[in-house]
Amino acid sequence: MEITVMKNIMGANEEKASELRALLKDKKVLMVNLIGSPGAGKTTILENTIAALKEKNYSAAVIEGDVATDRDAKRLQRFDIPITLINTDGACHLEALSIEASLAGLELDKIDIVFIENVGNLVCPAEFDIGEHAKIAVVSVTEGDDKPSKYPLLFREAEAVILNKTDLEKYTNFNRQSFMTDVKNLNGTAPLFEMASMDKPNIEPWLGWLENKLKSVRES
Ligand SMILES: Nc1nc2c(ncn2[C@@H]2O[C@H](COP(=O)(O)OP(=O)(O)OP(=O)(O)O)[C@@H](O)[C@H]2O)c(=O)[nH]1
Ligand SMILES: [Mg+2]
Ligand SMILES: [Zn+2]
Repeated sequence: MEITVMKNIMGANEEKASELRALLKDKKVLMVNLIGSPGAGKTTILENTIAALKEKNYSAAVIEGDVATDRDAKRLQRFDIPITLINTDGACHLEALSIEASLAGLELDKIDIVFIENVGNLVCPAEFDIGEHAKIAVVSVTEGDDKPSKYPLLFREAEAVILNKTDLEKYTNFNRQSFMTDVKNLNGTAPLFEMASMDKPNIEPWLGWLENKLKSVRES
């Protein structure tokens, strides 16, 4: 009985996600979904990314998913871009229905890329299609090199992986070889972008990937 209910919920979510992707295709807007543990650096990466995209004259918007508070949304306010905050009130992931409501509040004709910062969580956000074109796995060296093998779904689903906080690697026992091998075994195609987001963001390869992805959405 319970299993049937769960299937229906997932089915409704997937249907809604497909509708959202059709809307985005029509509007020629790229939407990416950043997923990672609390504190991995998702908001910091967004700050760097949005600043760099502004310089290239792209217009971005952000949908901020947080269990509570508007702290991350406030951090992004200085960029003067549209920001929608979803406080999930305890829920540990975002679903397509709340993304639909957020997109409805955006002037999509004026936007190139919508970034979603999912709720800090390595597990269930990976299970939900929320209409995005790509899930991005964000992981930092301080979390340990074993995270891909312990939380495989996100790394299988991800179209790109960001390894953040590489500036702190020397203070940890992070085994880069083991991390790389595990990621490759789970996902042979996702590129890996290394960042030290506080001082050397190394944002260009990631920006290049976003630009290519936007191009493919525009041409689809
Ligand atoms: N040393 C170092 N610190 C970083 C780096 N990236 C982020 N931080 C710090 O790590 C902390 C968490 O970063 P956030 O960007 O808030 O992380 P988040 O993933 O958005 O966290 P939640 O929204 O709570 O899930 C902050 O104090 C950042 O300043 C990095 O590359 N190196
Ligand atoms: Mg954040
Ligand atoms: Zn959840």
